[in-house]
Amino acid sequence: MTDSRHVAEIAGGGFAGLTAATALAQMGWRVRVHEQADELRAEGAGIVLWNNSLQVLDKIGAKPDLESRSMTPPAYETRMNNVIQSQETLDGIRWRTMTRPHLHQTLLTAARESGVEVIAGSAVTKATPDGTITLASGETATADLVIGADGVTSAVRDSLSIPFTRQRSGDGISRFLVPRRKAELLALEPETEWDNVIDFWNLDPRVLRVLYTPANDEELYLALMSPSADADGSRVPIDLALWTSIFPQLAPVLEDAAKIQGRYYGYQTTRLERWTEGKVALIGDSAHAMCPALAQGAGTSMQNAWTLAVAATEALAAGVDLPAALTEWERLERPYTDIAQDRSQWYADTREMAKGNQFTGESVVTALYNPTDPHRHEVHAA
Ligand code: 3HM
Repeated sequence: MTDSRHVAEIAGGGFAGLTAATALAQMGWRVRVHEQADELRAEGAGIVLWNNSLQVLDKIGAKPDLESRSMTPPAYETRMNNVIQSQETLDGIRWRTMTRPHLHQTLLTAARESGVEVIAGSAVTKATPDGTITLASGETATADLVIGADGVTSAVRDSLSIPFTRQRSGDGISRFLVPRRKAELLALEPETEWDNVIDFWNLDPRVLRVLYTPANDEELYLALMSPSADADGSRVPIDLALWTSIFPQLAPVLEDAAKIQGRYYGYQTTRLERWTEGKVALIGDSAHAMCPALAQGAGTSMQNAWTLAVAATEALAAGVDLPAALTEWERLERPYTDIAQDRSQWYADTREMAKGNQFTGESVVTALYNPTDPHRHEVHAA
């Protein structure tokens, strides 16, 4: 028996690669995902997802799994020197917090249940526009569609020599998953709603910020921001005395964070001249790594994974040339990612988020986007 399915080879088993793989498999493709790491797991701590990616998770059937261990906090609170600037309830904006391992496990389960072959310890070292990939083992394979979802250091992107720029900013964060310790926090600050996301800013006399994000009933995601020029502020494991001196009400959870090695990441934005080359498309951090201010790195990755799967499937069904269809996909979809990248870089450069009341205008365009609505571009085209 011959297998008449279209073939997709995907580099990268992260959020972008697994979402694209699952969507394509469910649309009838034969899909392989190559993950260079020996183990399939997520790096990092917590994450916030918005409507744009939650719509995609609905479509691939991952919602029940995802919701089993995630939450929507009652409000997104912003404080300056511990004075509340805003408590945004985000009415009408769908959002959920969770841990990165949970999101990754959810996507991995969806991929496998959809028939995707996920291969750990397999690095794609090269792709060519005709749809050929080369693996670290020396093996080659050809596909109807190749996807480079292999992260900010993408070998697929670099093997195609796609030009890009990288804009760095002076700030960065380290991230930790720790126990909630709600009772202890309440004892220190009884008036606080500790289920909220709370963005604790301090700009003066020193720039230090703790983004406090409950991820579920048991786990808390802490993101600690400081300028990279501040050696003590950006040190990992964290300088517990420094952080608790500025944020004494967070002492119980900072103590847990201090026990973790952690890693400090400098903020940066990577912009590519183009996301596609022939039968190869790039999604996720390989194509559009961004600053985390809007929490849209993974969200845009999953959104682009879905729309790419739909565009490629429709093109092949209609007998349309795939490279042309991929170019058109980028033209239609890229503006929603560009706006998130630009806005996140602007927040990183200006620290305007410290003022609160941030969920309006351009800052929510991508969050509100529904990449699964087939009519989403008609308004703009008309
Ligand atoms: C969720 C989230 N939001 C904002 C930042 C930031 O501005 O560093 C990081 C995050 O993980």
